[in-house]
Amino acid sequence: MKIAVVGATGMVGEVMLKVLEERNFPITELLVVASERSVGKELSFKGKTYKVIGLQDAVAAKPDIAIFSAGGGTSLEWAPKFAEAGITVIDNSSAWRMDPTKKLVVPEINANELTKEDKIIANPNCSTIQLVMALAPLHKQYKMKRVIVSTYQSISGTGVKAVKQLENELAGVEGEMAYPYPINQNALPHCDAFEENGYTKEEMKLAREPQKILGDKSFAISATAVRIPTSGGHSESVNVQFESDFTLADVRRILNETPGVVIQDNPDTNTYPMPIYAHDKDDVFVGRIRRDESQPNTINMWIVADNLRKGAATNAVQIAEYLLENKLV
Ligand code: A2P
Ligand code: 11C
Repeated sequence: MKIAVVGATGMVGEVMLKVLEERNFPITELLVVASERSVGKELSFKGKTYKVIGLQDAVAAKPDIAIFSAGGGTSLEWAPKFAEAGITVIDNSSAWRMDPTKKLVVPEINANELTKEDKIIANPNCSTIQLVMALAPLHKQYKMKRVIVSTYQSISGTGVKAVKQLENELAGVEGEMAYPYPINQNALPHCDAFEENGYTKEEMKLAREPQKILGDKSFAISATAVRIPTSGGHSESVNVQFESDFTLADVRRILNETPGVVIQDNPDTNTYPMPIYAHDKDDVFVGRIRRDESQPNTINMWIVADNLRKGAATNAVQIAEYLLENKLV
């Protein structure tokens, strides 16, 4: 496979190259692509050095697959140009996710929807991916009625600027701010921009994307997204009301049997998922599984995953692997 990584110099792009290397994705030729500012810059992959090229040169080079993580604007403008040239785009931005003509894919859940005709495939938002990884098998068994999710999101989700802001705050130096307030020792109930309904874009992604991925609009989701000064992954407190009742033993068994999900849950040993564990791992970790004693058929749990891995790069590379294995490119 001839692969292009668009946004290769960014935070997700860097992890994308790492994941492609680790999973030994069969690459015959690699194109590392970024903005004109970075053209000529050198990046390394599997011990070799690659020079960054621009988008126009990348289209002309006709890779089989282009994995985009260069922001929504770049995707909106360039993904169609790649697709027209016959290149399959896996897009990590929010640009195409809710477009009814595009598939929104978490491979473990709905990769079977993909066909050769899908030239722009959307990768869901990071906080959505880890949520649906745990919800999908439970929804299948017990049918969800309503989900309430509150997130505790890593600064790495915002990008380099936010990581720099925290570093500056810790070092006590002034610098460019990624957030309207300090992030050190703080919690900002504000991830991405506010919309007219008073929710943030991140909260609306969490409310809408799961229904599309699960192909079911019958359940409701309400979200509050909060930024905290961690860098290893996103955490989520999730309350789910089901149509049918469950036993906690069955819930654990179902999650245990779900590929990509790992249970870390033992109050006796203080075992529960945390960003410092999830960091640099591809799995989604679930713990604090307990019955909500305030209403029937309802569960509480805590879900943590590395937002740059399963929440972004790993999921995109898994889509590419699926396309390859099923001869869809
Ligand atoms: P560059 O490094 O040249 O700016 P992050 O989200 O970590 O800030 O990374 C964003 C990624 O998207 C970077 O690789 C960045 O490249 C790339 N990018 C941003 N704007 C463009 C653009 N207009 N065209 C191509 N790549 C872009
Ligand atoms: C965050 N979820 O952590 C974001 C980052 O829609 O792909 C990715 C934004 C997106 O703030």
